Amino acid sequence: MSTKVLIIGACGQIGTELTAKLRATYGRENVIASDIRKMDSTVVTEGIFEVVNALDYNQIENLIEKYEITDVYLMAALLSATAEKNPAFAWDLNMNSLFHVLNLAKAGKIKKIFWPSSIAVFGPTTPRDNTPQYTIMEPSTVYGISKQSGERWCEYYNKQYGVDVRSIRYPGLISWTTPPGGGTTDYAVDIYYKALSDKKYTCFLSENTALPMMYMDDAIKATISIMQAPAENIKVRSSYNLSAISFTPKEIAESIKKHIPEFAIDYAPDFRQAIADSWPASIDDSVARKDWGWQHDFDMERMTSVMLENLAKK
Ligand code: AKB
Repeated sequence: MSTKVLIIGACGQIGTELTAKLRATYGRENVIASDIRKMDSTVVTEGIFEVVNALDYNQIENLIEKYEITDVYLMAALLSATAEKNPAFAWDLNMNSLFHVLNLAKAGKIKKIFWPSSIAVFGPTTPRDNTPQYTIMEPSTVYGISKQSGERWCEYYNKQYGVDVRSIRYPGLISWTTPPGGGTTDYAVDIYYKALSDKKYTCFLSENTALPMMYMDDAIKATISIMQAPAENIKVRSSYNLSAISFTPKEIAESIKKHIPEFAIDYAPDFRQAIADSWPASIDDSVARKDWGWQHDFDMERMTSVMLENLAKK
C-alpha cells in the first residue's frame, strides 16, 4: 500500500515546510494539507487542502476515509508562551487532538502517526546541560505538562494496542519561510527580521540564556527520517531527544554582527524568561543518533548566513 499523508496544522511554522518536503517525497496528490482555516500560503495553493478542526474526531475520520490516509502528522498545538495565557484551551487542544489520532490508529484506520514533543517536557529539576534521554521530568509550564502527558499516552498506546506512533522532542526551531507563533524560543527568529529591518533588537530573554535550537531543514529531515525508519529501530515510543546547536541571545547577536556590523541588541526579559530558565541549555541526543541514524547539518554560522540571505530577498 502506498503512503498517503494527512498533515493537521499544515499552515504553521513547521507544517508549511513539512508539507512541501512530504509532497516532494511522496507526490503532490498523496499529501493532504489541513488546518483550522485557509491561510494565504503555499500549502493551500500548491496541493490538496482541507479545512479541519483538530478537536473534531469526525472531521478527521472523514478525511482519512475520503483520501485513504495511511500516515498522520499532527502538528496543531498551542506553544509555551500562548499556553500560559490560556491553560484550559491549551490542554484541550494539545491532548484531545492527540487522543483523536491515537484512537483512529487503534481502530485500524491509519498506520502511522507523527506527533511532536518538545524540550518543554523537562523542568527546573532536570539536569540542564547535556540533558539525557531518560532523566527527571517535572515540567512547570502548561505546554510542557501537555507534552509530557502526551508522551506517556503515546508509549501506552504503542505498548497496549500496537499503535505505531513516533515522536521527537523539538528544540527551538529557526526558519525564514513561515514565522513561529507563541513560543519561548521565537526570539531566535524575530532577531533576524529585526536585524535586517531596524539594525537593532530588544530580546525578551536575558543575554546568557542558553537554549537548544535547530535550523528548520534539520528538523524536517529528522521528522521524515524517523517516520521512514523501520519500526523495529524505533525503540523509544515516548519521544526522542533531538539536538543540533545551543546558543544564547548574546551569541546569536555576535553571529549576526559578522554580517551586519552595526547591529545592536538590548535585553528586556519578560514572563518568558522563567519558562526558558526551566528548560535545558543543551540536549544529549545520542539515543536518536544510535537508533535511527539522526545527524544534523546546520551549525549557527551556516544558519545565520542562510537566514539573512533569504530574509533579505523576501
Ligand atoms: C516553544 O518555545 O514553545 C517551542 C518549543 C521549544 O517547543 N518552540
